[in-house]
Amino acid sequence: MSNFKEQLKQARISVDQNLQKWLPLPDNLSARVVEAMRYATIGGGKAFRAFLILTTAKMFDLPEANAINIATAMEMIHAYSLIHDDLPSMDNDTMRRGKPTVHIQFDEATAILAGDALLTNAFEVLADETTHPDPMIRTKLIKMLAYLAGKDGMVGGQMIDLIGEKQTLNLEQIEMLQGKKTGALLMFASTASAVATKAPEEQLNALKTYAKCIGLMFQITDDILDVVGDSATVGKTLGKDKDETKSTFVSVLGLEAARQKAEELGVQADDALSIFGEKAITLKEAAHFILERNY
Ligand code: GRG
Repeated sequence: MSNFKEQLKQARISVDQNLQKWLPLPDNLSARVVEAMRYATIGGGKAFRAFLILTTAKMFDLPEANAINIATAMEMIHAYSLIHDDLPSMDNDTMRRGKPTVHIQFDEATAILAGDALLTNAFEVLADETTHPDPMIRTKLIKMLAYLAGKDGMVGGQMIDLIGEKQTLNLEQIEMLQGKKTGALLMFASTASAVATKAPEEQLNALKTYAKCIGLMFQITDDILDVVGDSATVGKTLGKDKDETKSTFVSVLGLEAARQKAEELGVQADDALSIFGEKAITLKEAAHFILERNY
């Protein structure tokens, strides 16, 4: 297994251990919502965003004890977005990560509450003293994640995505929408460790360029998988973009040009990391993984 694949697997294991700590099953009447939160987070998905945080933590000497909480908060917000995205009022999906979506496994009201609580409790994790000894750093991380997950980031992108189901979007609009919907959380994941260690501006900017590239690449490969992927491997229903006449990179560019665009972005992501030399090798492997991914 490559270094990248091992580290991705390790990120999943480490975050799961920390989620067990932050989401213990209570012995009371609210246990059902915690069950749904655990169902949506523990052992589910690639933990790619957590991996980015833990990898950049090593690059910037952020202690793993701090980074793991940032990674856990990140995966909680990611899981919330997937639960809500799958709801009948949004994408109306029944399968995610190879198992029934949260509203199917539990019920719609519980799914909404589980998403709400994951969003809220993520900020509890970030605000905790164990996340960073400096309260100013914790506040900075909280503000950054709130901004990137909210109206100017992921939620704003999701709104434009829903509008895009009713009207055709051009390439520029699709890039803007995906930069927010998919790119914003990847921006946080790529830069949080650098922010937490007060990295020099030049290094932070390099990571921001890398994040912008991988955000778009991630979405392009998602659009490609929707057309050519294997639903058992991807773990969800595919072919939905076409059915819903959604404007996507593939619908606007076609498969080949979309692939080529992803490859060009991969080169740009690589270039952005050149100032880190050998230290950025795992991040480069991560960009390559996005290009090749089949799940
Ligand atoms: C409902 C507020 C709200 C936002 C939803 C992220 C999102 C916005 C919707 C998800 C739709 C989607 C499939 C986007 C494509 C990119 C993406 C985020 C894929 C899922 O991320 P992965 O592949 O998932 O990292 P795993 O399961 O591996 O964690």
